[in-house]
Amino acid sequence: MPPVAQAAGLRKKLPFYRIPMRPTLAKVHRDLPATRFWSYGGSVPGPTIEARTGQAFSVKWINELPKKHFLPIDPTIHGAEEGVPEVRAVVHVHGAKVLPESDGYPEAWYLPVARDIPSSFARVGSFYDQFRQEAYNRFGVNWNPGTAIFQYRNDQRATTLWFHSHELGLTRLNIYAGLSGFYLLRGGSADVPPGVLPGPAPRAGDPPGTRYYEIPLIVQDRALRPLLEETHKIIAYLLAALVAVHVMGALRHHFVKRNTVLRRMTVGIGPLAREEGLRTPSTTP
Ligand SMILES: [Cu+2]
Repeated sequence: MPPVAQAAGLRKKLPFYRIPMRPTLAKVHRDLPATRFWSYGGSVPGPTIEARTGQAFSVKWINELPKKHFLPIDPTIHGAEEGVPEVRAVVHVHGAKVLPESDGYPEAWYLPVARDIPSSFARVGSFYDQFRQEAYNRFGVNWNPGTAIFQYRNDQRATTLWFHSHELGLTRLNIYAGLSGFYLLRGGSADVPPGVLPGPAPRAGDPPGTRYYEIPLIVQDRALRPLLEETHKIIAYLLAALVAVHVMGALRHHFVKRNTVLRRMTVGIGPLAREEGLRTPSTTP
């Protein structure tokens, strides 16, 4: 269960989050060794951001990724040509209503802070400086090198959103590497009325064994490399599909068949290919 993002404090009277992007190891299945990922705050998926309609906050997205990518970069893709740095990062909240400086434009990427970046490398994308200035003019915030501070006003309907890596030419690779997470916007007239969902949704610091009534579930397929080297690619895909089926089956067994607790399952799908279909069992209340 991904943790819920916790505000680091208040800044200009608004909650303020700090979320670093950094490498991590995470287990995707009990019977598999830990897998290398790039993560938000060490968690894959990233920590769930819980927002409430009408309540603004800001997030400082910090690029702490290493110098080299651990996945192969395709230099034929626009924006990822030879000579462009590999660890560009910028974060976009998919579907969020924000002003341009906080939208995570694909060209507004920035490198991590490092002394040994070749002088021929750009350290930021072509839109970074403009948005950095706009953020300062609008909100009085300073983006330090290797960071961007985005403002989320949350003046929109309750809905399920997600945040993800958004660099020109690298988006798919960085999401594949692990850089995505839920952004759940709750409250207001578009949300279910109080009491319809019995709660709780997952919270950071929940004691082990907490019985949940809402589970955020991201479905993404992954081909795991050692398997690829030893066997045929198709087996890796089959395994990924089996893991997904296993997770869905376990959830169904624990919650639906027992007719007990699961009332809402929030599903985001980030597939490698677009062919997959997803059918959910209808749940009994
Ligand atoms: Cu998106």
